[in-house]
Amino acid sequence: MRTLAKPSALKGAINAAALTAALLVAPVASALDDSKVTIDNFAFTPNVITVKPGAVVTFENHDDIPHSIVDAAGKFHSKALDTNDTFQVTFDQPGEYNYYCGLHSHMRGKVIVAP
Ligand SMILES: [Cu+2]
Repeated sequence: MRTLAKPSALKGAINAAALTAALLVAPVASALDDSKVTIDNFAFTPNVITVKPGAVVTFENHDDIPHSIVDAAGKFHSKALDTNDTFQVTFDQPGEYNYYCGLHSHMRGKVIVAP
């Protein structure tokens, strides 16, 4: 392909690729950001996420009241997170981790760690 492309055609292809990349940066970045859980309106979003072993999951509270993250098996828990506070957990071991909000126990979510 490289030997067949005229310089002008090649330049056009590169520009098209650059334009495509620029247009895709924002949506792709958010779609691949599967290690972030936000708290909005008393709910964890996404409610269930799947990550690779070793992934760092960031929880971020977007509500204007405090929430916390408590592992149902007692392996981790955050302090009460104020608005825009974050809490990070590194998940090294494969498995399923059910968690809830320590202040509102009906708020529940799950992290699935799978290779
Ligand atoms: Cu809460």
